[in-house]
Amino acid sequence: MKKIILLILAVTFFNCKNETAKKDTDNNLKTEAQAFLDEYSKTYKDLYYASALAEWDANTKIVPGDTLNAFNVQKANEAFAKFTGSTDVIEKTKTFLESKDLLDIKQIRQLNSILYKAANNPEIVSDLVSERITAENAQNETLFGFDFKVDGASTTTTEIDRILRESNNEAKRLKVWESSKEVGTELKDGLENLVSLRNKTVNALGYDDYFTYQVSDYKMTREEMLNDMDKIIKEVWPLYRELHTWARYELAKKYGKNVPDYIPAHWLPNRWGQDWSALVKVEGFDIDEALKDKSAEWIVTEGEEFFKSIGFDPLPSVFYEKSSLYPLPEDATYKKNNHASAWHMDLENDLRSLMSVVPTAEYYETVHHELGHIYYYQSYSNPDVPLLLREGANRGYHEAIGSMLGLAAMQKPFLEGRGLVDANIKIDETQNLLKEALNYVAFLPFGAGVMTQFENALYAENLPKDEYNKKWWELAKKYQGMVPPTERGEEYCDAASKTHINNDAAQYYDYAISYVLLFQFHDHIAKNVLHQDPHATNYFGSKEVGEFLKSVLRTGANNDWRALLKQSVGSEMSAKPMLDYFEPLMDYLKEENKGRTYTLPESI
Ligand code: X8Z
Ligand code: ZN
Repeated sequence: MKKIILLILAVTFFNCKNETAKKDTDNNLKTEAQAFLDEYSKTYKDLYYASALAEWDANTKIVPGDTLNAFNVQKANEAFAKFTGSTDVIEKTKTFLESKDLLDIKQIRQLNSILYKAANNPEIVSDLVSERITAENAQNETLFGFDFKVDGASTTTTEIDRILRESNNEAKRLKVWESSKEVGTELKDGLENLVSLRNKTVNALGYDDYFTYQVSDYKMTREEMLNDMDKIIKEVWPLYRELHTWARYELAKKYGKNVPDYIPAHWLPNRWGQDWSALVKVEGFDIDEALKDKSAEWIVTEGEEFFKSIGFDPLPSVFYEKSSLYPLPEDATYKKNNHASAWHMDLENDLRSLMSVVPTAEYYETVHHELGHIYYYQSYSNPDVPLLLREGANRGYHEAIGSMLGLAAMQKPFLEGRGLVDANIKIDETQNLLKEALNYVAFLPFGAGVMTQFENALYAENLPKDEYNKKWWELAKKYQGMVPPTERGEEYCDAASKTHINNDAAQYYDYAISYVLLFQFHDHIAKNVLHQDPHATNYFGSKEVGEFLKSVLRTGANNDWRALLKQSVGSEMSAKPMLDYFEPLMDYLKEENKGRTYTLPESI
């Protein structure tokens, strides 16, 4: 017996010694990995900031014939690419990941993020990367430096959008719609070149194509993403089909025409037919009207007030000092990027937004959208989130937050509280729900269908350049039930008139995901935080809403996005809350559409 005990003691001692040695190696590896991550992050931050500063200048001041911006962007982005795509960095990262069982999850996430970033800029194809940087900047300059013309006179996209929203004059609408597409023609060759360069750069590290690469950020395959997008479209299709039928008849009445089978694109109040909400005016609840005598500045501060009211910090002074928030004066000698965006310049507190705010309902929503990004940046810029994980839980989350607050800030109790609508007026709730559906539901066949399928065809299916326009309009007909006003041959490239096709490539499904997520978050907040009807909430001033949001935002990408969703709203990604929200509309639309001919198939 004694002998056995001695033996056990000896074995235990031996094991302990082994354990201690093993723990030492584990700790050494962790320490080594941490040193590597710290070092990488330091350099990454500097190069990221330099790149953001150069890009900022290139997007806010586009001067014809200027070469300085292009030179600075090239230099800064090449330096950033050289570092992030360096073979040495890739090798070291892979070696650490081979022993990932010995590292902590935060380290693993950072290492994966390093590899993901590297795949966009591999040193082994550095010439291609440099070529791509040049091509990307040139494409942006063409897009945003473009001189839109109507009847030979220069105009702006702000003005084109206004006419498409407001005008009943079909001939005028056609003119501005056609003008808005002219830029695509100029961008077609550049797009073909970019598709090839983007694919080749990510091929070098083993991605099949650029679409697959971008989707992998969600830890999903291309097929999984396409399936998810199909599923979303299928789910909203019955409602979309009712909206489509309703819109065909309403628009034909408005323009005094026969009811068309498919909607001519210039009849819709948006250049791409992605937002139809301007088709409905709700009596006593006209936000465009309510904002008419407000200034653009007022809208921005009002957005900030909302975030502050739920417990977020004021915007840092740099936001107001450095942002480019308003349209340029008419006599400006330069142009700027006219698509709204939010920038996390230094991954710390240099937060800026690029917008062209005008006092309209659409921009009121966009201001909330962009501030959603800004406050997401601010929330995860804390010591618990390492620099490399200062991103959304996924890209769709990032898009969802501000869009959700935009939705909330347009609900009646909220606007009443802010003095923007009369509390005593009873509004037609169904018309208001219809208006909301024309925004959020009408968007999905465009976002999850047309844009996603088009970019999948571009990047993963080798769509030839002489079929770009044919494909684009085939998809628009199938998913949106929309057709071009006149034949649009291959001399055009109507897809390229959309910003994201050029400079946010293969990521548009982000917005479809964001719309699904935002209804999940909103449903949860309305029911479980505010205890209010999701159709009539008032988030303003609710610190509980702020706390809930912060719990989602503050970990950035240091989480598993699916787990975070489950934890915060209690379910997996699902369109059900969105469908529930719009459910009361189905009966109304079916009644309105009684006796009308449906031209979209019952299911897609
Ligand atoms: O591009 C955007 C944002 C970018 S931060 C303004 N959105 C999509 C679009 O305009 O096409 C928001 C909704 C859809
Ligand atoms: Zn956004």
